[in-house]
Amino acid sequence: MFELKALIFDVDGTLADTEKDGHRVAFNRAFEEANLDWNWSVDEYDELLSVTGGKERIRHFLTLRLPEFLHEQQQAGTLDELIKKLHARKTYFYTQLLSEGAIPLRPGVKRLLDEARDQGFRLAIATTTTPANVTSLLESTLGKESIEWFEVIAAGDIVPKKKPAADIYDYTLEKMNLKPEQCVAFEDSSNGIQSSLGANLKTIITQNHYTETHDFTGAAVVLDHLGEPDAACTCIAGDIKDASYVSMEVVKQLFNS
Ligand code: XBP
Ligand code: MG
Repeated sequence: MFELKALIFDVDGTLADTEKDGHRVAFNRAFEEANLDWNWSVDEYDELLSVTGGKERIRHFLTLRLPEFLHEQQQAGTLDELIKKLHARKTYFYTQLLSEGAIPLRPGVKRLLDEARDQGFRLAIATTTTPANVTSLLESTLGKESIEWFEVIAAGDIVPKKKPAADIYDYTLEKMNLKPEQCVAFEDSSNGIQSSLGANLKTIITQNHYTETHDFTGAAVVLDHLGEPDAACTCIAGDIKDASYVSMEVVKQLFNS
């Protein structure tokens, strides 16, 4: 019988609702600055989110919407450089937005992190986003010192295959020297849960606007958010007994079930 030792968190959509008003806006600013008339609407971004990773998402957009432009850039040997430059500017605009306090944490996130730390649980992050984006989010919402709360921050291009591949979780577990049976993952999307389940991790889902239609088969529980003592969460699949929010007690119950 394994004991719960650590919580591993996804970032975008799980710690905070960063996609619609953060990443999407930053991509559009980078396109505008480069005099490209590309503008990703809320609905179009929904489709583009099927591909994780910002650079990969730009390439996916070009494949779907501008195949001729993509072909020309490929022929000229300039495609990779263009995507790299756009993405670097996108990261700049995104971290700027976060430093202005544009994106708060989702309900219950800070409370659960505090509770986990108080009880001596180990914490880590496993995300496909760029490392600078993670530190910016943590700094702007929890303060500079919160970066130290996470023993491992596994992010971006650190592994060759991004989610839905299990690589980022496998990497995190290896760095922490833990087995999947000793951890719980927190995710918000179908790519995320495929990755965490691929690493054999019990997974708690908090869905959001972009992921409420996703398939979460295999999740320990699917919730609208983690909840707060004065703001109950709703269970979409599975249950948290008579609790109205996710405390460490609930996490342990789900871990043992
Ligand atoms: C979310 C992603 C990321 C962000 C953009 O991953 O797919 O690609 O949308 O970030 P997760 P970058 O939910 O695993 O955190 O542009 O830095 O890739
Ligand atoms: Mg996510």
